[in-house]
Amino acid sequence: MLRNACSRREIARENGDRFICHTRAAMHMPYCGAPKFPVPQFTAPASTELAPGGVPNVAGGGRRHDEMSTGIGLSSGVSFDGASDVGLTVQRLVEMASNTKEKIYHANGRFTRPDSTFRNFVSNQPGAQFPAEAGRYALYVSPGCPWAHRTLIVRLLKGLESIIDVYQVHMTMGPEGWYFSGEGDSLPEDPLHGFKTLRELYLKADPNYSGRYTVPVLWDKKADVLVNNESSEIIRMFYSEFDHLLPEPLREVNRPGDGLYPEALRSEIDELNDWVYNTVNNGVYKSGFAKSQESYNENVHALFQSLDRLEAKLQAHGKRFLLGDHITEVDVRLYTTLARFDVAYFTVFMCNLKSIRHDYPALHLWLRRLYWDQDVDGALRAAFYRTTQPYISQYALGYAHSRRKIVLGDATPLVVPAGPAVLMEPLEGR
Ligand SMILES: N[C@@H](CCC(=O)N[C@@H](CS)C(=O)NCC(=O)O)C(=O)O
Repeated sequence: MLRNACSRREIARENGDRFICHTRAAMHMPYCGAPKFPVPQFTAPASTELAPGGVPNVAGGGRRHDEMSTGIGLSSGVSFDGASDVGLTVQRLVEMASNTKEKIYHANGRFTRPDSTFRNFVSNQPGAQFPAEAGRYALYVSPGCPWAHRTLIVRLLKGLESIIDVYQVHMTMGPEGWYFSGEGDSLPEDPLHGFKTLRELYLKADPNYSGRYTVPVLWDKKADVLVNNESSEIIRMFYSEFDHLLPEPLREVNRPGDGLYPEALRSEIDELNDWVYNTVNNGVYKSGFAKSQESYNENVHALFQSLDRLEAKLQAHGKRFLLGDHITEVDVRLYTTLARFDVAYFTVFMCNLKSIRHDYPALHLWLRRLYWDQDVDGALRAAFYRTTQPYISQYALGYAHSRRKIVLGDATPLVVPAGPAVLMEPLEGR
């Protein structure tokens, strides 16, 4: 029915599990094409991350403001305080803008990642402010971003394709950050508001917002508000809050191993998340966006020590997943970094003491098993392959862009590394 209403020309792009129709999307009607992969039928949080135990940081009404924010600046997109002062020169404006950018991204040459600001939770509990309803929420993502990639993987792993919409921005950031271009898989504009940039969406959510305009964003279409922009929390909402809308086999209680964040493994998962986030997931950024040799040295060595530790862990138990025979969230969270490692972090971010493919046999096997699983009816629902393969050739481009924007400056020519020739090694033959 929906499909008939949408002509092929309206369909922006066939992308694995979904078709997005711009006309329909503008009418808040999320899907208008036959899914290529089967979708389930309805039966009717150290750092910026989650606190151990998964307790959401919702003190003070669930919102925290970015402590790094300044309230001014070109890059933050908020109007200048005092810009109308007669004596304010252009030079001063430029200084203010670059100071703001410096504060937003670096402190003493070290890359910093401020806490995410919007921290509300979707819940299946009666009376919830953000109830778990089909078709109510949309994820704004760039598929090149590893944090957004986590949410895309879990959305497919859980079979939430027809329950949560995805709105994709351009693969690389522009002068004002993420934007809609209509190129590749990007929508031409925000389907809900007609915005061209993610900045506008954040300012709609909070006109005083002065932090970074990051992806992923989980947006409530019904209330027209930003629910959450912290990937580690969005994925946890996806694990079980929508389970009542899913067929039995996709519910966490029925998943082998008790789900992605099983009770029995929670302390182990929280402990692992902490050091993997700090030294690996964010460690690659702290190396690649370092503005001093000292900061780079500190972080790059810590990164490889952690990779050695993860390699030893996999070798010791010889199991398929990091914590044994079943997939958990630590696999999802490590995967998005390792899928980018040889193709982008090794080259663009100078994380080059070793490569995954040549120096870490157990991690390399673990990575290829996740990536190459293309069985949409299997336990992994081809979630890793479907969210990586279409974009892996563009990861280096994305990071070359962001390193230029954040570290080198926009005047620096953009040069994208050519290699490696093979983006992901085959599963067999190594
Ligand atoms: N803690 C956030 C981090 C998200 C994040 O930093 N995303 C990057 C892209 S990989 C971003 O949107 N950056 C925009 C900017 O820095 O201007 C999360 O995990 O969701």
